[in-house]
Amino acid sequence: MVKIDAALPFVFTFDPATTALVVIDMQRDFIERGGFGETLGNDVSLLQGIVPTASALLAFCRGKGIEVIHTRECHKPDLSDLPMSKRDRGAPSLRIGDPGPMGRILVAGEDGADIIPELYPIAGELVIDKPGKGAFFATPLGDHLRQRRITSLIFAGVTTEVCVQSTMREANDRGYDCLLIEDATESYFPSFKTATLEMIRAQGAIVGWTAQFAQLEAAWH
Ligand code: C5J
Repeated sequence: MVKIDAALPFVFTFDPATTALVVIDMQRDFIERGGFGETLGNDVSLLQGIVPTASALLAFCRGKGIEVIHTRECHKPDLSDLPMSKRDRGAPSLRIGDPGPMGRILVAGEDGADIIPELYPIAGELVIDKPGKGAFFATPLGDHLRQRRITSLIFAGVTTEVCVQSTMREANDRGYDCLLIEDATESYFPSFKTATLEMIRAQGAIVGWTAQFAQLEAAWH
């Protein structure tokens, strides 16, 4: 068992044999210039700041031999899994499905919907395409984790308060112990990240735990 004494709000214990790393939506559309995130008016350099730590976490977990799962928020090319309420919300310069600088925005198979090169999946790692913010909705993730007898999940990715938090909440409701790596997740809004970390650990880890990557690394020899 691995024990992270420095985790918040209290010690986080997990068995590597039944633990998976879930890397949420580290996609070019959210992180690179010209993608969907930027068309919504966001400063993508904030998200770019976590790439070195997220990539070190990924390499570390691969080295430990634990299951690694990546998610991508994207839609089928015919947009049959895109609710109009999601497509039409707000006034972005480009909508999901529109042609953008990296292909059609958030459409599976397009360059922008793919994972950034620094965190690219390797053979054997599951990649889940999800139409929603949470990774359990309309995907095979739940069945996959059950078949692998996974009980604990380590999370990284973007954005902290949207797809990461939604997925952690879904996982928590399904009985998984969830740890979010603080310096491997980011938001376009720093105050939202801070608030989300607090919400997760409030009331005795109501959603889960948080720790820094160095604290995970120090605890797991
Ligand atoms: C958003 C995400 N923020 N991956 N997606 O729309 O968090």
